[in-house]
Amino acid sequence: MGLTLAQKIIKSHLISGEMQVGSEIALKIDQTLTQDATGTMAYLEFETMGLKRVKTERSVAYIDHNTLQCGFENADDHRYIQTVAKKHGIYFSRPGNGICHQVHLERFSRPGKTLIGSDSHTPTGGGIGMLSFGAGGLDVAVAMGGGAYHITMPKMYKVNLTGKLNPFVTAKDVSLEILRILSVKGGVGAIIEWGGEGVKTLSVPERATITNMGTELGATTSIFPSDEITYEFLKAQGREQDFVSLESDIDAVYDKVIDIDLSTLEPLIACPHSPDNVVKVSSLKGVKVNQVCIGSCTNSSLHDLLKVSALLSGKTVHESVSLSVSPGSKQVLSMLSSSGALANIISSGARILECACGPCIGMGFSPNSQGVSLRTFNRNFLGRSGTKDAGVYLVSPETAVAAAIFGEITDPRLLGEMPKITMPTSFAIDDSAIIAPASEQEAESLEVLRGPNIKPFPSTQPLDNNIEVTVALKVGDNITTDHIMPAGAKILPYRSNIPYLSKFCFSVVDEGFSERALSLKSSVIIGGDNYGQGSSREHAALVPLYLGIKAVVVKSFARIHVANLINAGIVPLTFKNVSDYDLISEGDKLLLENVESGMEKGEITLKNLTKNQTYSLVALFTERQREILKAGGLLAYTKNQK
Ligand code: MIC
Ligand code: SF4
Repeated sequence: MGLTLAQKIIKSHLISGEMQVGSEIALKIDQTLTQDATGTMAYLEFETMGLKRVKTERSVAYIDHNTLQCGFENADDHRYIQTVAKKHGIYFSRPGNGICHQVHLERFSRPGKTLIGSDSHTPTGGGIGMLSFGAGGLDVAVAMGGGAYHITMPKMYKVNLTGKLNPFVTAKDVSLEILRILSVKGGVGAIIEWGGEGVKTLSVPERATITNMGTELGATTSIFPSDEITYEFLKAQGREQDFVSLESDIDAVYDKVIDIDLSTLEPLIACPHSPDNVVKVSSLKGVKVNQVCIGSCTNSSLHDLLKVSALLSGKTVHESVSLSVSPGSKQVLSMLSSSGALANIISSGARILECACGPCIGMGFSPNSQGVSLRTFNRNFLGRSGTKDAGVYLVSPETAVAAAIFGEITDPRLLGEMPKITMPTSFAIDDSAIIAPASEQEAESLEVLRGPNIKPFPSTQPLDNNIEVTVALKVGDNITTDHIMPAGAKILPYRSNIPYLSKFCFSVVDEGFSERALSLKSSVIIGGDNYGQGSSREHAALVPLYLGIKAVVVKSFARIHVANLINAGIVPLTFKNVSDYDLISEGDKLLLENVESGMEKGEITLKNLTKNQTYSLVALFTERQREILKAGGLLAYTKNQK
């Protein structure tokens, strides 16, 4: 039996485990990336491991999220990351150099290699045939130290593309179409491979838009073959030596095959507040728009912004719309500028933001009250924009431009003829904003500079065998990490200050949660399906740990979040009978009985002391996960192992 493309890369990086769906495998990691909002914590964790140098082929620290400096906090964190990187063998991408995924794709990604990043959109690298995973900061720290990355061997899905996209229909519409088909849970436990003849019609940046948004499907990762189009991209980046050709075997077996004929797609739009809430743009014709944002790691490539420039040429942004454009990288911005394309964007009235995540993570540019914002981003979760009652829609750059010009949601095909975009055969290469690490010898005398905003990691304790807890919160399906630990300009600067951050835990759902959990001292969260979808932020586990959450009991979990809970020493459990979810109420006193032997058996008994009921919980863990939980989290486990 032949192998899929992902199985081939897994096989060549397998350290231990069987490549059988559902069993745990350990992978060798070639490259890591961090961004600043998760990086500070990841490097603090790396430092506690006491290693001098990273052991990966390439590790890069990006500054792209926390770039609004309204106080000392972010600037201090940038300085900490810059100094820790220089000392320990990590490349440092300076603020202004661009969004981690865009810059990594341009300058460091390599087909056939493995990458983990402390950001859920790390699968962007799949656009170039790299097996890339989003992970919690602690997992990235372990990988930097040469440790394996553990995942559950995923199922293999194939999306078979035929045909060719029509003008004004884009890679973003392909992402939205697959979200419409599969939903935000549809990729859980699977790697999505994109194949078929239609793949040849998509450039690397377009492929990267698609693998980027595979994260929104809950997929473990997504990947494209590495072919002549990949070669052209690498060559244009002056990196043709990094090319290897990669494809699945003809007789590879997939657990699911989905066919999409690109020529039948229409411009699509995801409505508030979920990326899978997808309809045709034409069906929302006439909805008034207040704000349009173009950028993010999904749609900020040179290809995207050249299209935006051509469509805006000679046009003026509608008087009721505020348009922002954030180029994905310094390379994109300087090429837009040198080609003259930036001038069209500026003269249309757009507001040019720096090359960073910006509005995508609520770092400025929040919409007005009850505003309608069309964004070329990948997430439109409630409150993420910074304005809770705003309606955020996800669209392609073409649909974004149409709304910016007409002031209302408009099918972009009404813009007339699509201008022909010619991509340069070579990109402007200037890595001066990427600072190389010091040599081992120089590093000895380098000091790591820490600001006063860095507070200690929450304390952990070995797991108790019987745990009495109170239900501090009961939530429904599809709770995102943006619900658990919101981001945005006011909160993000405190990512290395867990006590302060904790005040905002679940604040979009229940403002009293944080105080209540803290006073309960030992509590549990009850949730529905796909709990913890969205970002990789380990803060969505570390903050609950600080607040005394001992376990999270839900119908099902999202992949990265469940790993982060285990790493933090919080026990993640699922209902054996999902209907038991309905029987539990907030405030109930519960007892998790004989946790240790339960974890051995794969089943734990949960007694509801308030209602005098008993439920069965699934507690399926590998031996490694059990040991981590027993020790009180991955840091304690790693220390015990020394
Ligand atoms: C996001 O898009 O939600 C983020 C902000 O990039 C996160 C990381 C974080 O919370 O710092 C992600 O996707 O992992
Ligand atoms: Fe940044 Fe947005 Fe991409 Fe997250 S999704 S990495 S916040 S641009």
